[in-house]
Amino acid sequence: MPYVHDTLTRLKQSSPAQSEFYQATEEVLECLRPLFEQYPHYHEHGIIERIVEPERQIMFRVSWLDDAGRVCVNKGYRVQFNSALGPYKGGLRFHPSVTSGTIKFLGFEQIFKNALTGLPIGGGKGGADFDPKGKSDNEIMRFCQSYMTELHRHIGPTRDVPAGDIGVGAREIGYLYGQYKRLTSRYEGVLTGKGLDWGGSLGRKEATGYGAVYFAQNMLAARGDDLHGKRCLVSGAGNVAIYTIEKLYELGAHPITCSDSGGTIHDPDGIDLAWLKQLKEVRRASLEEYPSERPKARYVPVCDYPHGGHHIWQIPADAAFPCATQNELIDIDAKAMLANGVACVSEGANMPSTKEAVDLLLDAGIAYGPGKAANAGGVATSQLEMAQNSSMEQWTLEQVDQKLQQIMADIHRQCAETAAEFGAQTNLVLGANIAGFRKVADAMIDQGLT
Ligand code: NDP
Ligand code: 2IT
Repeated sequence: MPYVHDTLTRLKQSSPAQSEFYQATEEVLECLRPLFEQYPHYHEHGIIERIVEPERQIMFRVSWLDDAGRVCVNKGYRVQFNSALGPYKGGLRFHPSVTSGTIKFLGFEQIFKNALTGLPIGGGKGGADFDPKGKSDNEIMRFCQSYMTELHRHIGPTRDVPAGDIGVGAREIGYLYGQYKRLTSRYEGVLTGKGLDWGGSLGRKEATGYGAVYFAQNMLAARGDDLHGKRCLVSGAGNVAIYTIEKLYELGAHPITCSDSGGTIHDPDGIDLAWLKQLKEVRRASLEEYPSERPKARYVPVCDYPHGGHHIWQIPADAAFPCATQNELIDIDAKAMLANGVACVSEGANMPSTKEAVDLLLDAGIAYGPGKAANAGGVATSQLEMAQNSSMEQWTLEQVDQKLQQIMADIHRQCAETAAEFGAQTNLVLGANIAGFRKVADAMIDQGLT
């Protein structure tokens, strides 16, 4: 279809060197072909030329002093991608690999993910090429204060509401919130993922991981199966991975791996969750230190794996939850997983599988939940935090979790029904992209040319 092809070609010319952004846009636009064939008015309204272009991109210098008194400078970003459905909403990522292309890919995915939640939130994302590793608390605080000193003029509770992502957790949200308050004299729900004593929601910390497991439950239930007794591969060892592992245990599954940028732990007896929380949430240390008293556990450093791909996906299991980062699961990983019997993949991370890997998983017909559907529980619960802030209420954990379960079930239903509507049955990638896009596009048409 020339409309999709020409838009993608122009995008590569006008936004050079943003490979992750092209990957995300190509996946979505390719899935939309059957929609455009049936409904030509999206073309007439120029929706895809508009939707791939952020409404606003803010790039700024972040200068700060390290503990030795040296001047450090990083690049800060906030991409306000699409506000058709509500205020911009999406996390902040602090990682040395961050570029404007990374933030654009994440912001683009966020538009459709947020639409799938059914809640009034538009899509945005931000971050910096700052590396939190090895930094003291004071250095993190000074960086966050400097970052917010610029960001505060662009955000607000009905305008743009950032949250966490890689490298941004409760500690960073605290420093960012303190600086926002100091600059504006306003105590309001401008960030989510806040501490429970100062405006946070119960269940937000757990929501992305729990949501990814609820999504897997829904996919399996549609096939007459469940998670009980299933051996599960979980990658990552951060916020999303930890609470994926926690919920898997609660549902009687058996999470046997986790990983960080240094290597993989494989513990056939099940990952020691209490130890993992202490290591990553309190000590912020490496997985290398996995306890020696776990007799069957093995640590495999990343550099020791010679075959390309990632060691974690070569381990025999029944289900997989990629919860670390983009493109962490490539074609040879997908082949190994399928050969080893993995029949369910639910993505806690954003775009963790390459296009080639996604195609293999879809062709195999296994239960495959793409990130923009499976990890939407985090941002959905962020919106529940916004609702509690604006009504000055605090809901119980049970209330929040109940809503989260309902939202994940609704997202699964929408994706499955939309896939069926377009004759693609079990293809939840197509279902998620069309269902999310349609809501945003229809709102854009209603709101006129902007
Ligand atoms: P954290 O920073 O808490 O944890 C990230 C984990 O992934 C760490 O174990 C980290 O290892 C590993 N990791 C990160 N980058 C790389 C890399 N380039 N190579 C290898 N390992 C890497 O982040 P989150 O758990 O919050 O986020 C994980 C994923 O989930 C991301 O894709 C994020 O966008 C997505 N997500 C997060 C949501 C949230 O609510 N937090 C919501 C929806 C999606 P190390 O510490 O060694 O770097
Ligand atoms: O990718 C994501 O959805 C997030 N990092 C969470 C965003 C949010 O606003 O809670």
